Amino acid sequence: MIKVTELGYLGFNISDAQAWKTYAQECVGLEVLDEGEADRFYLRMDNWHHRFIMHVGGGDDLAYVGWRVADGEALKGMEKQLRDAGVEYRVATREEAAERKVLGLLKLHDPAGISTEIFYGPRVDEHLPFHPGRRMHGRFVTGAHGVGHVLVNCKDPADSYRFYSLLGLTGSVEYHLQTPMGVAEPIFMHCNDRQHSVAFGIPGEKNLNHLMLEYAELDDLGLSHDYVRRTGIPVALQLGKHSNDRALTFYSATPSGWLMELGWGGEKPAPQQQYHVLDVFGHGPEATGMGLDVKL
Ligand code: MBD
Ligand code: FE
Repeated sequence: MIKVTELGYLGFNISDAQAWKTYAQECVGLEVLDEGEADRFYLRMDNWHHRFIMHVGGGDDLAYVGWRVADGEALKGMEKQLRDAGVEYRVATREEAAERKVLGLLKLHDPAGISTEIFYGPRVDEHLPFHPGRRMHGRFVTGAHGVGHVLVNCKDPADSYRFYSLLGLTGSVEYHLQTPMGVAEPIFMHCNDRQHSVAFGIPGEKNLNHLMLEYAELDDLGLSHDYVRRTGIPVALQLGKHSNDRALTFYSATPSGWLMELGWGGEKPAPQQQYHVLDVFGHGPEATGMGLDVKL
């Protein structure tokens, strides 16, 4: 079976380019790469040409998710896997691959309608070392761990589970959580040593509930947290430690309204499935109505 190896890149539709550039650099520490294209700019978190493509023009939601496979042979294998399972996909043109700055990709949709791309061969700019947008003590945890994780919308958890399993991710329900609408049973799935690269099962309107990025150094999480508090960015869940990946994180608003989960200290997936009903500590609720009114 062919398996995706990492959450490789993400595309976003945004309305306020300037707010995003300031936020990405000053709060998060991402590098802004503007190549003079009127409709987009890029955000970097390591030596890849980009990890995020920011499409300016509204929408303020996740536009597409890029999952990496090892090479061109793996992409052919993935095609066969999708075909045998009856999942619709399309092989992207050379122009479309060039637009993403990868050697090749497939385009398809997850069961909730989220645009999904499976690619190989990203452009890695070793000649252009990552230059953080603000002072950083360390770097982002990427490499074999990929970008981070996304909590995406889903219509039917069983359908989404089947789809992401077909891509080679594994996981299970890892929490039974109290929400105003009753108990939620979110599913967390991994494809490498990052405890999860995708999660779903918390109801919402947008494609994206939150994006999680991980710092290698605790002090960088502290700098982001100070910035959020100093500038009054709404915090949905205060600092706390998750039971599944043991990461210390907090959730605050991005200029697009969806949440950014910034964190440190994530651990590997557990070797066997288990579930939790509460986090280790913290994650107290603060600003409500941001899509994450859960009792962690
Ligand atoms: C996570 O990263 C998360 O977002 C939730 C809701 C629970 C556990 C880990
Ligand atoms: Fe998360």
